[in-house]
Amino acid sequence: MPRLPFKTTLMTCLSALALVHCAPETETADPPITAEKAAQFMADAEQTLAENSEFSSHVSWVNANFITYDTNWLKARVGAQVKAEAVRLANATKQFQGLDLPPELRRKMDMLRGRITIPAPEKPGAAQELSGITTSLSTTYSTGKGTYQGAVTPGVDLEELMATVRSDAALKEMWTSWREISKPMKSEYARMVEIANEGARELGYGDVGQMWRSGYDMDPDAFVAMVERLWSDVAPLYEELHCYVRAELSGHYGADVVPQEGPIPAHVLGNMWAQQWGNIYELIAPEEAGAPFDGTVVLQEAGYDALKMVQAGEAFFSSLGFDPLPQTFWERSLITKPQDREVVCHASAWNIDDEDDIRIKMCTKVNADDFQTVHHELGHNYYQRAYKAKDYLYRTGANDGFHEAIGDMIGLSVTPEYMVQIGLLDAADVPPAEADLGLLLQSALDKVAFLPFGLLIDKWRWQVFSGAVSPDDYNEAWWALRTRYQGVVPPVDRPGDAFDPGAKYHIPGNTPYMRYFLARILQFQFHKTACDMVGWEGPLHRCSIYGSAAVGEAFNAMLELGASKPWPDALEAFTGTREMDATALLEYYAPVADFLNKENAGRSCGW
Ligand code: X8Z
Ligand code: ZN
Repeated sequence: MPRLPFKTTLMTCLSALALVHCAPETETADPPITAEKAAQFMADAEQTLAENSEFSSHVSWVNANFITYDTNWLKARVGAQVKAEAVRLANATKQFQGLDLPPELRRKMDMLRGRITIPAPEKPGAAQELSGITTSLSTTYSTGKGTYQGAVTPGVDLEELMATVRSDAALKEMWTSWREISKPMKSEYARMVEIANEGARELGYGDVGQMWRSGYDMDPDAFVAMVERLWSDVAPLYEELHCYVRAELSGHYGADVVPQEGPIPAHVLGNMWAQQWGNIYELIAPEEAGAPFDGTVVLQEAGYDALKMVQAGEAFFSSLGFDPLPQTFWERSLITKPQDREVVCHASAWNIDDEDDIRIKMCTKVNADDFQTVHHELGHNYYQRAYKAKDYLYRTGANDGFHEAIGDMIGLSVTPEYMVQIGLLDAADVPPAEADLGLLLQSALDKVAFLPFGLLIDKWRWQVFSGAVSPDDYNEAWWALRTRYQGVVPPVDRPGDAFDPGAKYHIPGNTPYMRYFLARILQFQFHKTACDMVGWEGPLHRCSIYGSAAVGEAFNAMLELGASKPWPDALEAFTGTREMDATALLEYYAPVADFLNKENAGRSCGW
């Protein structure tokens, strides 16, 4: 008797529930599950995901560029469809568990199962509810406003003001008013956690946090251990920086605003989230460091606008031998904030069709922070283009930390000497060697101060997803981590209904954050390797790889791998090592560490 086709056999059992119990109609009804079938399943799945991704990217792009009731509706609807399909395919990988598959196919199965950031369970309606919530959370964030001197002010403007305003009262007002936007998010967020955890468990993970930690080609517990090792290597440097900054800020603001001991209030660090502190350099600059080098002034005096900033970023990549950005990049990107509509201002880089339709979306301001961000975003785009020929599941970073580190690594080469090379700065204005300490300290305020912030965001989410922290304790747990790792506290008592995590883009946006911690470590490994390649012998922070085709070629060899190999292979291809480690970062900042140790002698550090 001929074998019945699989589908016909299944059709005889009417409900999914009955399916489990009903006997096959014929002895041969269950077709054998073979490695060939698994390979075909994977090829089909990749094709489906690629098509869905292109479709939903266009819809998401329109939504992020024109936030309205209707584009939210479309985004939620398409998001639900695409999520439901991704979940169906992810769950379908279970039929191949236990089958002896070629290692590459097994790895792809794991990727297919584990790559949904916020998974839904398969039960009807779950993907719709989840997609409705995530769309609503994002919109609440992106259309949120705070106040400055009583005037209603969009988030992107508050961000800029937090960098330059020095009045304790005005900073407190902006800081506090911005955190009003997230109060209404809390119940939706809690519901999202509930549904997504159900989805993760259906897929075989303990919870969403464990699912996220499983995306690193290693055991999730080993990943946690690696992160802890990296943090313990850099924490002493952070503590010294904290100690010095606290003392200087206390001198500036007075001990009633910034006490000489204990944590620092979070509103005086030059950033809405106290995540990077470079903007307060002038308040803490040591006298012997000379006049501060102000990248914002350099850009503004050279007459740069947002477009010119992006063109300069492109020119850097071109100097390494990368092809110019396609014409469509310039036609389709959003580079400045439109005045007539709501958009998602938080910077992002997109590849709409997984081929050449790359774009950025940024409400760019002409300042040094955004010049770095331009390079950061372009790094995403060049990476996306480098791996476009790979299979769908491999069209992503070796791990997500790599993706965040590419543009940052280029940004480390935006030195004063480089600025002279591109005509942005006069040679006479290059800070002399005596100014090295100042330059480096300024850089440490951004890069080193970020480390505990980069670490704690997902420590909080891991606790939330695991249930260790329940909705009633969301805010307390958030501040416990902010205090423990960063040594910062809220400048005012937080009300019982506050949901301060929601006032940071990546929480309502559901972007995993450990990637940025990893990127802060990796970018220095990349930079050191590249500087060795060009034969650089001076201090690492003065090294620029601008114009090195040799570095470009070696770098591209890593980029074009995408995720086709486990990340240690990709790391080894460029740096020769298989470990992420903080040695290069510590070497880069060694002179700052010496300075801080001397300055802090006699101070009681810590909090
Ligand atoms: O979100 C970003 C990028 C987009 S991937 C602008 N970053 C983190 C943040 O802003 O919090 C870059 C540095 C950290
Ligand atoms: Zn990024």
